Amino acid sequence: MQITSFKQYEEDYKKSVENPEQFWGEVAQNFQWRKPWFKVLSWNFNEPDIKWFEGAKLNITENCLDRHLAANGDKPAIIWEPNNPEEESVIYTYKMLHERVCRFANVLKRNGAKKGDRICIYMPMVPELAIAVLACARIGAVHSVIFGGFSAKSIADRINDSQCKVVITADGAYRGNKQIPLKDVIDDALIGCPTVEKCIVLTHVRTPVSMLKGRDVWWEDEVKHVNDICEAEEMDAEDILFILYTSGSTGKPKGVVHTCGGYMVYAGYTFANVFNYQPGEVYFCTADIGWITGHSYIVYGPLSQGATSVLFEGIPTYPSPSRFWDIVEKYKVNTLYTAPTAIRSLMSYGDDPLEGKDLSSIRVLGSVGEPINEEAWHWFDEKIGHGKAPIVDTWWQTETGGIMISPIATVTPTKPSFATLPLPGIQPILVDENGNEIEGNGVMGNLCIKFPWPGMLRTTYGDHERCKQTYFSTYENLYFTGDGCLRDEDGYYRITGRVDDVLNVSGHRIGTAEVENAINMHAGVVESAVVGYPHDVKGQGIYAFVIYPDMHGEAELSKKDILQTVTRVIGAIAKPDKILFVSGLPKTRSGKIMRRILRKIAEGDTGNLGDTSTLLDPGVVEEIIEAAKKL
Ligand code: 7RM
Repeated sequence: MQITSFKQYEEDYKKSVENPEQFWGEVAQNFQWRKPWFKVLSWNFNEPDIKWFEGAKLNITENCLDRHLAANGDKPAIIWEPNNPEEESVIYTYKMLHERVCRFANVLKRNGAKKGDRICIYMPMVPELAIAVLACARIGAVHSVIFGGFSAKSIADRINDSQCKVVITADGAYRGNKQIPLKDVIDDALIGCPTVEKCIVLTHVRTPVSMLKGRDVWWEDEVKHVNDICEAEEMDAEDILFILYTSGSTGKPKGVVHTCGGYMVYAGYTFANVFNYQPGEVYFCTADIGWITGHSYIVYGPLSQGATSVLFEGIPTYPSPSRFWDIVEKYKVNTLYTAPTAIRSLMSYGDDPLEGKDLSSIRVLGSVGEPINEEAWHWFDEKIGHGKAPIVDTWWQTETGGIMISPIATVTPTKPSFATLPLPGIQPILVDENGNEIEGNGVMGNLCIKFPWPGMLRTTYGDHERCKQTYFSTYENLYFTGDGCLRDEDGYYRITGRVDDVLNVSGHRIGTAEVENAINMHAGVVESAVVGYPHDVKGQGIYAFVIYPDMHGEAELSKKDILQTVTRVIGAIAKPDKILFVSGLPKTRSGKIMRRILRKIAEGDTGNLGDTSTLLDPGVVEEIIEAAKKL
């Protein structure tokens, strides 16, 4: 399954396009199935209706755990590095992880969970988070992991959208020198969640929590009541494995649905190839399991390949900006997979944090989540990889399940700030506004994919029409990514960023409409418009233009009030970096906000605002420009 030469990449690519079913059928042979498929692929992008490995039966946890036990049971599966470096780290071998997963799977059953039930997981980055995820998969329950930075209201919306029956959480989480009261947040959320019957609470920070009789139970008590034998549930290849909510251009996040067979094959295949993982190596992905990167490249991808995956609870700058390098040295990390925002942040501390750190174990570097600028790419290459570790700039999305366009470490070339070439099985095309294919090299357009791949989303939970509208209706017979893209003279792809109203703040996807809705919920706010602007560390910052005529007290305080409202409604990750109070917004005569103009103002590029003649009130633009200069 592993590609070892550029020639083989070219051959595999060709084969994957000419005979995709044969290609993926062969890849899938590297996994363990209870029953084989009768058809590798049936598809239709209009509905959309996509089925991979039809008729096949499996359980992904048998692939991630059981099948490694005989030969590699004592090999570390997860190395857990706590937030506080003074605290002991924990190593789970495959044998131990298997035992814990089976035991917790029995806890889930004991609490009424069964195949098909939705389970919400809201936990810190501790091994029990991976255990909870895998335990759901073991019994065929559908996990919906919610990132620890989301607010009670966001959690409640997600729980209700998928009607979760069980919630798994912890008393609290550590994040650098802060503590986050997870159970408190869950308690607020659950007031509005009638479908939730049980809440399982892990003790982690041991902060006082309220435990509601009949609903809330402690993780540590529950595991004592069950044994560690739990046969894996037999799943159909197209049964749902998980739901993961992600932002789009509307105000409401969508529950992206991934299924068991295709997702497993795709996460495993891309992990083995992109990172060129070699047996015995230590692999460290710094993402949070609350995002797709953590699902595919901390849990399912690495474990399906019998790899050793480092799970880090903390943040890159705590207790000092040397933390990543300390972890690399401590565990002799061979592959480091992180985000451009983290690279830029660490780069800003200069070379001191690298002083005396032994990074010689590093063989492969990876980047994900947003475009990586050349400066950060070169810093990563020179200071961290010492010019010897290929950087895989991996482009993909929650919806794609796994990496789509990326170098293959040690096999295909890299190029600063380019995701380079599509992986075998991936057929990207660029189209213009009208959906016409833009052929040849040295061109730019909207990035679409014209053929299915096993890891692609199947639907958006509870609303198939929305899936169709969002991804398959913009251009006929194509999956539309929402990204703009350049294909250079060499045929290499460079993702230029979103072409819709989705922001990418520190690698986190946030819809402008979501932030606007949150700001508009603040008492007295009449209207708002949110745009992104270039931010040195975060990639994009959030700039909010707000109409708040009779503000409560002075402007600075009112801004803080608005930030508080956004934190309540969405979570701290969506807080605007800049708020500008204005008396009006630039609108067309039909009432549409001209975001193009606001974007230019937010960028500080007011020299050429383009055509403003269609504006209802051109005067408002001058006023906003003047106010923005003083911000
Ligand atoms: C994995 C992940 C997806 C969006 C995507 C892009 C952007 C991700 C890259 C990138 C440039 C990259 N999933 N994006 N990776 N842009 N180069 N290597 O991030 O669903 O949270 O976000 O992120 O805009 O559409 S995600």
